[in-house]
Amino acid sequence: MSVEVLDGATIVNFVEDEEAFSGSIRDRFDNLDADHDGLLSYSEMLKELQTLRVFETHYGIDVKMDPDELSRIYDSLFVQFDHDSNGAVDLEEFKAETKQMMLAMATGLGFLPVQMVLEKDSFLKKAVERESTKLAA
Ligand SMILES: [Ca+2]
Ligand SMILES: [Ca+2]
Repeated sequence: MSVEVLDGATIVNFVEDEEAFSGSIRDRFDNLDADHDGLLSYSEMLKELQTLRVFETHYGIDVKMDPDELSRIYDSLFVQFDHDSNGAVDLEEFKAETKQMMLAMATGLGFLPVQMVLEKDSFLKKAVERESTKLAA
């Protein structure tokens, strides 16, 4: 994990870079798809849902949550990803929902840069990395 500074534009630029975004989505999807059937089951998705940390942190401070409450949140997140409600998340659903979540996050952040603690392989971290490579180039 590392502390990075990011703003809404960093996230939007990443999501709108079709090549970079699709590439990271596919990498992550393959990584999560433990049995390689091309679909993410609830247990495979759980790993991803846990890294979203959207509900656990508030400005980088971990908020303790009741495990029952947390599993209800994971359930509802899974349903949100599973657009056709067939009990599994395919690549398209994964991409569409991740994109929506990231855009919602970007809107929430706005244009004021904020410091965030990011997991090494998270999409947000990739967004920051993409931005800094671009600036360096
Ligand atoms: Ca699978
Ligand atoms: Ca589905």
